[in-house]
Amino acid sequence: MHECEYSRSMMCLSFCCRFEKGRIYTYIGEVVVSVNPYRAMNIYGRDTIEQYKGRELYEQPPHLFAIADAAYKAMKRRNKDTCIVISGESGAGKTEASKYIMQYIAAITNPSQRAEVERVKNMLLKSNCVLEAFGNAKTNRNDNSSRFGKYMDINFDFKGDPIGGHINNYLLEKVGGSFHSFYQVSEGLTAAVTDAMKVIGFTTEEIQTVYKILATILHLGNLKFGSDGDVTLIENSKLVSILGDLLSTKDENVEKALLYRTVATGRDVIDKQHTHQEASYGRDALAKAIYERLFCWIVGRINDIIEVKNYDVRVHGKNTVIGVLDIYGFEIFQNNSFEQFCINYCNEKLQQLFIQLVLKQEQEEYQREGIPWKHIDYFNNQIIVDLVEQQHKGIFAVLDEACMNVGKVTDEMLLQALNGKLAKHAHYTSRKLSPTDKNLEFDRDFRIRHYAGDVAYSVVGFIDKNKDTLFQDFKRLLYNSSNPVLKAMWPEGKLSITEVTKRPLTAATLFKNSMISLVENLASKEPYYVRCIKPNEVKSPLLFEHERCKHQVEYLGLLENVRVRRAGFANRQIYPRFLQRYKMISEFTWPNHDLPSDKEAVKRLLQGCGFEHDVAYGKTKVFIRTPRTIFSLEEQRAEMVKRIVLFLQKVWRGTL
Ligand code: AD9
Ligand code: MG
Repeated sequence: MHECEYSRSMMCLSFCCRFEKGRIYTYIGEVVVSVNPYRAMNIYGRDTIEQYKGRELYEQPPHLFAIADAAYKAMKRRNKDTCIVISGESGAGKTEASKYIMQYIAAITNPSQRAEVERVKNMLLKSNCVLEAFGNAKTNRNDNSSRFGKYMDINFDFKGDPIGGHINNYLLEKVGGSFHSFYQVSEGLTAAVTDAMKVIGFTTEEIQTVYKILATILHLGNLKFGSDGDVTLIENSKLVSILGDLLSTKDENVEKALLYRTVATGRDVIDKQHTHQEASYGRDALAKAIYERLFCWIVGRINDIIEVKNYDVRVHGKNTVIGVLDIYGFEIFQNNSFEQFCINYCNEKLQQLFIQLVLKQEQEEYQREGIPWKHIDYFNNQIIVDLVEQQHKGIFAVLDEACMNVGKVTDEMLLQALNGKLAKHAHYTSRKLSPTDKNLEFDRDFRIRHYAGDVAYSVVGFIDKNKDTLFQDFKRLLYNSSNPVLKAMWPEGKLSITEVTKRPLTAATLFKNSMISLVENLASKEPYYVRCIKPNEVKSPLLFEHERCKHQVEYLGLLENVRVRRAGFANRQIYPRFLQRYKMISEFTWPNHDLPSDKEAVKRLLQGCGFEHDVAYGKTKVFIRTPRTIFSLEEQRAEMVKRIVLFLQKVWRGTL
């Protein structure tokens, strides 16, 4: 077996042993690996929170709370913006992890119970519930699958208490998304979500509009078109008046927008009848677009309400941030389309960031501290990131070019163009380029060799999805609604057909830009990582599938991660802090030392304990290679504390 394969196998075995004992968290340096337990664990309660609050990473068994605490401490003590990046495939436990992190932060802050801070905390937690209702859906991989990417900033004041937040949402995958909100509306509005919306500050009118929009989408799903000769008709025309009511507009406007589009031919403006196919396409595009717009509007409203207001840096000191990223994991479905392509590109970007930051940070620290550093080999996925996003040559660029074309460009023509541009790329292939490849079943597929594995994408629908166009007639219809909330969601409906000249940015370009700025934002913060592993496909608390896990270990880069950490050091602490904690275990340092510096004292202490071989001394910090050394120091310390307590008790009782 290849050496890496073997090491990954061993790593999985250790995750498996821990999983079976209910130890779902493991550290690799400061990265926490989490295996989805698929059962309720009694490890998130008040006592556990108290156990982790303010402690150092290695003092307690591995836990999500320890990472949350580390990010919080770095933010509070060092005034640093930090972020927690949670990754892993669908159903691996990212969203649950992000919620526990938020709950932990809410629990450890605001000791003085300031009312305003409590209000903000409540809103941040409630906003999760609303976003899940509208952005999560049951899929065959996860009953509560997030169909959008979420990055949430929590802002803190100089005391370290939350004072507000901001949410960025990324690409809502609408295809096949039977969002929870639809079940809630058809079951007659569950109190949960409506209450949460009220608490956050949505008005009654806004909440009503939200439900009207959901009802509109459900009715659009039932709308059928027929034909009378060349003329396209609506078969169930009763629905038109229901839609008119829901959208607060005249029935005839609804009918017209569904059956005609206004086109400008030179100076003339004419109404052109849709074919049956165009009408169906328009209806589906409308349903998707209003849902997406609704979702973005909800995020925008939440942001209006939770964002920091009236914060004066001169009065209150620096406002620091912890960002939490819970984004869709790498996806390989039976049939992969534009959405999976975007999602997997996003994962490539985050992987690239992980590689850079984990290495960069280590390197910089060793350099700063004067510790020699040996380069570790790892697969750099920049080549795949470039394959997708490079200007002029990348897949997005070729796709955009095809969409710009005035003539009719088909998905097949797009595939030809991709084949032409990328024939020689090591990570790209297609049936045309590799006709004997058995894993490429269809002519319409192209395949990318991703960091996480090979994925064949069907090019069908790429052009339409990238253009993401909604007939201007629909936009006008919604803008002209007499419902002000709905009207406000569609400002571009104001433009008449002759004014609509600027081509909107394509879905790919928008997504690419949002990913680039997300990565820039994360890179500017001190990152903490949670890598989630899904132990099986059947949501079982008992089953640990070795091969599945090995694959995840591979694409999450966990082995490389361990190697970097191994070549480096698991733990590092500034000298005075180290001494403060462990000085009691050495006669040279307890109760005080008379050595020229703390650094010298730490050296004496570690020599005395026989750990000299496992440490390096930097300018300001001691570096400890293996966690075992830390555990041993902790044990010795605990033993000493026990002895000191016994001694003091005897002194106190006068029995010494
Ligand atoms: V997706 O990319 O959004 O489809 P996630 O977010 O990675 O996916 P999620 O957090 O939704 O997965 O977890 C899936 C399910 O696993 C949850 O609904 C829980 O039933 C289960 N889960 C995950 N983490 C835990 C946990 N720490 N304790 C108990 C868990 N159950
Ligand atoms: Mg999720």
